[in-house]
Amino acid sequence: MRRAHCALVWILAGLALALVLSPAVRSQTSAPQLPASDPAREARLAWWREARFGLFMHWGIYAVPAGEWKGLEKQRDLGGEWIMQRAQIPVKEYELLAQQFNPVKFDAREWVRLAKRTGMRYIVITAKHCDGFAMFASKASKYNIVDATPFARDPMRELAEACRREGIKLGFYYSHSWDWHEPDALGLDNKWDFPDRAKKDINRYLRSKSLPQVEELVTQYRPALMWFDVPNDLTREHSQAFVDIVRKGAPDCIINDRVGNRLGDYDTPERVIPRRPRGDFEVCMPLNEHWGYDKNDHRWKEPPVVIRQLVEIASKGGNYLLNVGPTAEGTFPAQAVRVLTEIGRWMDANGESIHGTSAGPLGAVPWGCSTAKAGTVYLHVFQWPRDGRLAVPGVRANVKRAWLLSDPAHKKLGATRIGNVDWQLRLPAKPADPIDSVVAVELEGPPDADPTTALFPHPDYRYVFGAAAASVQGRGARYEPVIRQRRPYDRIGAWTDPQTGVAWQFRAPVAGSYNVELTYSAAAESAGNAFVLMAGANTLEGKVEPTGGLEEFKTVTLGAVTIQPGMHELTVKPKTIAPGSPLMQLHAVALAPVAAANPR
Ligand code: FHN
Repeated sequence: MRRAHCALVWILAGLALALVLSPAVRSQTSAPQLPASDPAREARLAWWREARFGLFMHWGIYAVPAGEWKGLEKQRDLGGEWIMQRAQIPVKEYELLAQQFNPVKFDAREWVRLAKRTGMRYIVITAKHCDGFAMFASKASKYNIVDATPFARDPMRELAEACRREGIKLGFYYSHSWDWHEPDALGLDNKWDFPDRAKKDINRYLRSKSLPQVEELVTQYRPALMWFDVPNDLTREHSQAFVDIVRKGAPDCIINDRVGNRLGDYDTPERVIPRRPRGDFEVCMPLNEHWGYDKNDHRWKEPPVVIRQLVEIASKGGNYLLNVGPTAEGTFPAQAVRVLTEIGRWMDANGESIHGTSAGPLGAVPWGCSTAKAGTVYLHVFQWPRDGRLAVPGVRANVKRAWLLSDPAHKKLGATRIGNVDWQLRLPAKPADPIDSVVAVELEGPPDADPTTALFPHPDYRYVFGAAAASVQGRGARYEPVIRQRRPYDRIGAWTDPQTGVAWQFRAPVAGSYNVELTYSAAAESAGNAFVLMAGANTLEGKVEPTGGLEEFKTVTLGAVTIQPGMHELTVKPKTIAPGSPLMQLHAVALAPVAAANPR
């Protein structure tokens, strides 16, 4: 991590800002933000918490090459908006793209209406990405869409007007530290035009471009949200200077955590959904694999994936900022329009279970997840129970009534207790929606829920105990998360110590019989290793057979177990491990119902 060791004080025209360069530290974008006790922050975030769903757009002159550059894309991914850096395009050459950028099909109202039809309540668009090109009218730099392109219009102003008309909030993305067009910018800087980093003066860059442009954005367009990015090499004083400018120009404007140095209003986990609720957070995710338009990226997430991501994020109290990269013509790729339109259909019928909700009261349930709003819990049922009986765990409050959200008649569903903290609802034979059927449950008072008594396993469901939820008991194994493309399965790995096991705690509300399924991978060196699995009062043993490689996972059935009602532990422990080999890579253990028969 780079540290700048110089002290410098200067005065910015109209603003007395003392920027003293102290050792720069990488901002903790994953650390929790301001304490929730700040009333001004609570007021700022009210609309954002209600929104839950927004459209992210990465749009710039990088849409002209659209991921291709002199054949380099055949050697490596040039990354849409990253193309200048990954292809090391000289500033003078990259600037020529501005002369080709003429998005004549751009229609701000069409974009905003599409976002609204999709159930999105705000948009965040790149006002300036790391390539340094401003997509708005800027006096601070002529390198902008109005002065440097044949388009010569200000799309940010047009979007601001369209958002005002359609009642959608407008936010700007702004990379306030990285800028590959400028000789003084630091962070991941332009080393191919400006190789001598010692000559770079970050304060000169901030003073001449970054700070004035942020001031232009907040005063010219009054955004509801400033979405800063990559704050590397900014000191706390630098970050504070940006906060001060935004608070001065637009006092109600929300600022995300990437302003740097823990000064933001909320967290922005990227491409991953946090394992559990963590205050105010917003997951940003591209609809395909790239943020900026890449003509060869056809890996679009389908509606079921996006809807379930949206629901899972909302069930943890977070927002989903879903990204589309518009083309150089000013249009959305057709596939993106298709997927957004489909999502909008689901939101038309079920948006009430997303907008204005908070994290659901239920713990990890096998059939889906829950959101909540003022006396109503929304059960998002991804996996419909075979016999129409939906087990609802860990809710002590009484159920007043329950109905399918998509049923305009709100026909009452049967609700009975199956334990002192569990309910069972009687659902129609067929799910209301193949992706996520929402059951609304009105309770008598607060849920009085205990998420730790989450329901699993249950005779109606195959319950998966995943590696991420395991507790590793010992020092000779570790949890290894997914790494995009390279490692598609998370797992318990580096499992070399015969004394180290893994365990899951679980509660069974009713008795049931299950087949135990193990999903693992093993290289040849692990052949013959042995382990013992215990679930409740049952013990099963297993031998490791090679699966063809560390990333080749397969599922095997170890045998059947009967689980009695109550709290239990499921453990997997080594019995024999060949010296130097890992026991296996364990992705998950599942309890799959042997029969639907259920003693209730
Ligand atoms: O490098 C950028 C990237 O281009 C994109 O803007 C994402 C969006 O969150 N932010 C940075 C990577 O974290």
